[in-house]
Amino acid sequence: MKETQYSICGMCAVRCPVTVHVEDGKPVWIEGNNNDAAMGRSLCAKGGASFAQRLDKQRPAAPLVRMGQRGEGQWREVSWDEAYDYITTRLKAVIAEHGERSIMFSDRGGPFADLRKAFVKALGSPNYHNHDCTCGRSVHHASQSVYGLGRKGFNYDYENARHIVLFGRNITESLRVKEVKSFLKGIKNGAKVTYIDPRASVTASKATRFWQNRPGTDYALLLGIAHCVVYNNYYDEEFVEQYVTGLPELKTFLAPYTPEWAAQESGISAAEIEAFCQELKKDRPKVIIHPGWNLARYGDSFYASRMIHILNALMGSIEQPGGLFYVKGPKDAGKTGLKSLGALSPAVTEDRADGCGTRFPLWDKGAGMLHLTYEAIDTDVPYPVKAYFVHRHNPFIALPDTREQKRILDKLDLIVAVDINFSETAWFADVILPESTYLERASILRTEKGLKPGFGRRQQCVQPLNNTKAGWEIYSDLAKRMGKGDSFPFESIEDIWQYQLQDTGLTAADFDEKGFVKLTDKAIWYDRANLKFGTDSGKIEIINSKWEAAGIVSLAPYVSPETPPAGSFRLLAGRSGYQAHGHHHNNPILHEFLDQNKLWINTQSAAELGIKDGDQVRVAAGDIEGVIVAYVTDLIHPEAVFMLHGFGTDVPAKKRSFGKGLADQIFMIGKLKAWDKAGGGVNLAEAFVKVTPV
Ligand SMILES: Nc1nc2c(c(=O)[nH]1)N[C@H]1C(S)=C(S)[C@@H](COP(=O)(O)OP(=O)(O)OC[C@H]3O[C@@H](n4cnc5c(=O)[nH]c(N)nc54)[C@H](O)[C@@H]3O)O[C@H]1N2
Ligand SMILES: Nc1nc2c(c(=O)[nH]1)N[C@H]1C(S)=C(S)[C@@H](COP(=O)(O)OP(=O)(O)OC[C@H]3O[C@@H](n4cnc5c(=O)[nH]c(N)nc54)[C@H](O)[C@@H]3O)O[C@H]1N2
Ligand code: SF4
Ligand SMILES: [Mo]
Repeated sequence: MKETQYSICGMCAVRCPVTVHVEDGKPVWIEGNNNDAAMGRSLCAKGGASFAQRLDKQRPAAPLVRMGQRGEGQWREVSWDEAYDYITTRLKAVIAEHGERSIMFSDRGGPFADLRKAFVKALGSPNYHNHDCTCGRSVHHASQSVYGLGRKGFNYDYENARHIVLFGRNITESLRVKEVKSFLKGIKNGAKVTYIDPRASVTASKATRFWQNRPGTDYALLLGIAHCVVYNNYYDEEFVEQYVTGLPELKTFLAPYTPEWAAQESGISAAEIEAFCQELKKDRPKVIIHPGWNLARYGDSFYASRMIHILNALMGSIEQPGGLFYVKGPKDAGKTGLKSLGALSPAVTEDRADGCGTRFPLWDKGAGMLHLTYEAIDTDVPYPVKAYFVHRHNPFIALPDTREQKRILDKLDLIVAVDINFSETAWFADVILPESTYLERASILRTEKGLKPGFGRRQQCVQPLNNTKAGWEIYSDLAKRMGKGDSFPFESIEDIWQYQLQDTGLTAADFDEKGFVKLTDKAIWYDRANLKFGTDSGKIEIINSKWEAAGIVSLAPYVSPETPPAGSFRLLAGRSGYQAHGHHHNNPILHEFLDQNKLWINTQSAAELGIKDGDQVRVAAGDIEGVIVAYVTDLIHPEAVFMLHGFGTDVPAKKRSFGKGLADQIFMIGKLKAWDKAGGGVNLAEAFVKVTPV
């Protein structure tokens, strides 16, 4: 029998809508969900390897309980009942001794996270975290401090832009299918692209202008650009007059930061900066300056990203075709949203262990700051944290300094990993609960925000091959066993969908035709004559007094990044189109495409060290070292070396990828404590390594 199923790809956190063709219970073809015009039939390489992920035999195939020491890799296969008993017995003991707040959860966020948040809330703990302290947290807080709206509150109309400016946003490799398509259409439609990166990525090859700046100097470059724009009146005076406060203060602040000054810091000449600003003047308001992701990995990311948001406002490119637009939700379409599963549990009033909302009053409590909860585990301050659920998240790869993380996490009484793979963190856990792969499970409904808001559904396409369960089932089961059945009164995914849809006037059957439901046919744009921003004043605030009162100044002086000592380099990392972080290196197909990373090193720097292209080189930081193949090239700045992230696994069960390539995070010694004091994000690009020939 032939069936067509609509699902939502789970091969990376982008979660594109997909169509899956199934014959006699077997998945035979997968492509983008063509009902969604922006998606078409397109899929990326990772999405194309979905079936291989399911078939991979080097994954946990049943619940596992640890034998021996943590991380030793000795497992006992158990039934789900036994695994649940193991967990709930220990969880109850932790609660009896330290209270509900001593439970923590970390998660790869995203549109299905409502389920996991509801689980943590049902247990009575405030300590839910997502991954974002290592991703866009500083950019998120920067956006909030300028517009009163988080980083995901905006999207970008690349297709109609005249100029797209990307500060290290490697949009063609670190990709989202719809976004990269829109970007390529923008280029086809004549958009200029200015790409700024110490490394020439694939996106650089699409750019009209590529600036290879000194790593960590984007804030200087942005100050020089802002100076040029403000002092030459290149900005949109009408928009600024109506919506932006604080321009006089900005002008005074920018006085010393001339393009000539910026050139010395960044290595980009004043003449080039000026030519670029003149183009911006002509191209605005159809200008997109992406607020960055990799910008969120330096000590001054918050300020660099703030300056980008300020520049977008100066361009008048907010809520503007060809510029940035607000993503609209059900309310904007005059509709009611999905009911949150968390509404079934009482509010949790305890303070968070990481200080979000208390010690750090303006940082979002929603995502938390995992690295600061690690401090609580280590020190018992503000209170002991003793049990850890880690779901679709791999902190041993995602956070710096794996060795230090192991020391800290070993203080926990219970670690439960819910994963589909033997992640490095799962390997260290006490229990692994194997989730069914995304094709083998349904998920809760998601809200899809955008110009045309709607809801989307992931259907179960095929039966699980192994003794695995869907996340909704795992957390419902566990909640019931913890005496929290009232918070999870569901027996099936259909029960959950019905609960979520109760106020929307829709039923699950409405998703059958396309896999999603749109709440409007027409794109929703706000009236540009009457915009209202989420700040206290309702304006775009260059000086935000609320953040200033919390000790976070709005305009911070520039501090030059430290120069690495001779023979050492700033360690940069990033992604390829074939991998998502650390989790596809063992995928039977994706492993064939790319089985190890190399160390990009500048031609001149390599010559000085006697290193030739293809040589084995030693990378070291403190007492940690490893060997990797050198890629000698002019495409990387002389102060930095670069490697693709996520390689070099130390989990022997992943036989294809075990020991291949090098892991970058292990070299970030002590960097768990290095984070942006204004934005909160972890500084993943502030470690140095020594490179020597082997
Ligand atoms: N050094 C360094 N560190 C980084 C980065 C870097 O470039 N360099 N990048 C940072 C960024 S931007 C981010 S977002 C984070 C990402 O960090 P993570 O969120 O940890 O990364 P992922 O690899 O997306 O996913 C984590 C886990 O999800 C599991 N998984 C995959 N599919 C499923 C599923 O269907 N169900 C379940 N239960 N589990 C599943 C994978 O096996 C993997 O173990 O890393 C950050 N850390
Ligand atoms: N294929 C694939 N796509 C993905 C992901 C994935 O894992 N795989 N992950 C998704 C996630 S979670 C995220 S957050 C995004 C990340 O999206 P990006 O932030 O665009 O991706 P990265 O590859 O981490 O980094 C991009 C570039 O930043 C550069 N960079 C380093 N230092 C500096 C600097 O000082 N200044 C500037 N201007 N550039 C610098 C690096 O050289 C690198 O080329 O990608 C998403 N898309
Ligand atoms: S970007 Fe690729 S891997 Fe990620 S969800 Fe989309 S198709 Fe899947
Ligand atoms: Mo990310």
